[in-house]
Amino acid sequence: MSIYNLISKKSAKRAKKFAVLIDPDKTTPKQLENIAEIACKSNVDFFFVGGSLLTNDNLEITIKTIKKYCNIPVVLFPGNTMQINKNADALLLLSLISGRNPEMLIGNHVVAAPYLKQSKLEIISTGYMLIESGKPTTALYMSNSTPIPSDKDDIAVCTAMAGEMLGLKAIYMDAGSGALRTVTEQMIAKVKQNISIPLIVGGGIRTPAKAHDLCIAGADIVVVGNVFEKNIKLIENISDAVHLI
Ligand code: 1GP
Repeated sequence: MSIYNLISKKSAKRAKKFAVLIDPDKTTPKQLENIAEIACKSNVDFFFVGGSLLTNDNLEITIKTIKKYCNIPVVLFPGNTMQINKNADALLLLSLISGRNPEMLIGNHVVAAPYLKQSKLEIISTGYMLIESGKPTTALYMSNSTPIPSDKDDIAVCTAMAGEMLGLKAIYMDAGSGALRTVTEQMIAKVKQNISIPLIVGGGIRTPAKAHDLCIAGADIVVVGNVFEKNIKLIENISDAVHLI
């Protein structure tokens, strides 16, 4: 089954999905081994791999190490065109529809297209929306864009609707890694009511309760990364909170 089918299919057992985000710069092979084993036991649905700015050449070894220890699908979550690797299963082709930076909307995609085609990666075109979250995040700075204000639900709704109308296959609302505040439940609920493609939500989720609440609000997939750098055991707790819905 394609990764997109896994993302969009709502089996009765697993209505909501949980993705663990791995930043290749911040995770050693030993930590990855632990994370992969815990993720496997905890029924994690996906690994997302990538970062807004990577400073070491660890992407390929990161993917290979995950694949050595578990068979959870690895989805690239690329911050730039250098983060394409054929060893992954799929790639979120992110178009930053919340911003007005042409390179992040289409320019980088043109540069990447021949490499993506050659890689045979499954491409999941995704409308990426950065939401203001209390402090400037790396994603925000690197994307050279303005985020959607956290209380402007109508802008978020119209942006997501436009993304779906343009043919994008998923919407990713991101408060940015390590965000002080997550995307609000109210904004998630309103966006979800107005689109029919899968809704991915991430940024600043630190507790099982928060992951649960954002799923109830309308997130189909929650993405968590930063908090596991301090507490790897939360993988199991957050996975349970998401999957029990
Ligand atoms: C960031 O949505 C992801 O792009 C995950 O955020 O690292 O804060 O969990 P955290």
